[in-house]
Amino acid sequence: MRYQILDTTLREGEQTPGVSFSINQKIEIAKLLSEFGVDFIEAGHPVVAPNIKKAVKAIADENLKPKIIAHCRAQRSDIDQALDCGVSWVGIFFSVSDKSLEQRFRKSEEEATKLITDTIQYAKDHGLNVRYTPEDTVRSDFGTVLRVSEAAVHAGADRISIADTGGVMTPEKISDYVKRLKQKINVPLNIHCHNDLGLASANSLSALNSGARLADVTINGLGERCGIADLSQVCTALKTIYRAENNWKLDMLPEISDVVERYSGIKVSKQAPVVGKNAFTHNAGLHVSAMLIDPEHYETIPCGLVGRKRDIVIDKMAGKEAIRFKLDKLGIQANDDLVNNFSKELKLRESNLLKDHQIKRLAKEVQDGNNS
Ligand code: HCA
Ligand code: CU
Repeated sequence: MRYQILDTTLREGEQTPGVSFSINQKIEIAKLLSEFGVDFIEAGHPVVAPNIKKAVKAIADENLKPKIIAHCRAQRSDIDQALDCGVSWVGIFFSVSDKSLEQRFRKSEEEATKLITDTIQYAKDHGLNVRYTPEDTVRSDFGTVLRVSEAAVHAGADRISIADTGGVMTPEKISDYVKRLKQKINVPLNIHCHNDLGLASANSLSALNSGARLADVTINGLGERCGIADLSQVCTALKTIYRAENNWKLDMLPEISDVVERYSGIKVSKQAPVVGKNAFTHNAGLHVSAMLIDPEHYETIPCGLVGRKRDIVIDKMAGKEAIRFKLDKLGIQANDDLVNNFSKELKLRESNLLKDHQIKRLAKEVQDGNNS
């Protein structure tokens, strides 16, 4: 199975509180995403600010392999701005939940449908491909979503995107949702999952494997509030668990994550799957001794596949095999006495990790003690 990925780091990701990318940074990120192998790049919402529009245009001008999509409200003026940028796709969003129709837009379903279909037709008449998202899809009345989506497709929408805008879904619920909508809608479905309960990546995988064609992701899971599904998690899981046929350059993930960590100023957790500092680092004695026999005991994602190296750390959790392995790596001849005494010393210490120079120093102290 080949899955499609839309990266929206430059649109949704820039909505992370405090994050703002320069135009050059956006171009660099878009080029990395293109090389990695995503299918779509959502480059921004041109109407929001002049520099966002400039960046969307600059990215479209790069003629990268992924399709470039601009975010638009259901307004002709937004489509005009997207046309100025030279993108091939627009993503039009308009919530048709009862709450939004009543409280935000003060429109009936018929009025909203008219606005949405008019904007879609306008975009289509100007040669654009169109994705329509009933924002907050999954908390909206299903019948309304269905009627408006059918009207959108009739007006020319090429894709319908299901948005879990509030991050309220579970893998089971989103699977049912996709299956139900897919029975009625005859264009490919996209999925956009927020991470308010930490389920965004799991929900996206579930949706993809229940019939959605494409998932929205961001680098490092950036986005409004707790962000959305994470590029590294989704693509690595698709490859290793679901045997995706895509040719993503997964070994670029650490680089891509690092670039966005620096440009966004949002630190990646040490515990983050795939790209976190600790993701391939082993600590407890029993883990390390099993790892030295066969890494598969505790390394379920082959580290090389995602451009990482296996590591072990030394603190009071360390077993003798780990100590021997580490001393060896540091070029210190480790006989049994040295390993045993090093281990004894280590267990008396607080659990701070030892840096390489501290390991060398302790080995020397232990050796000197042995010899005196
Ligand atoms: C937003 C909300 C959105 C839109 C998704 C889409 C969501 O920030 O405008 O247009 O496909 O989560 O519903 O990101
Ligand atoms: Cu969103």
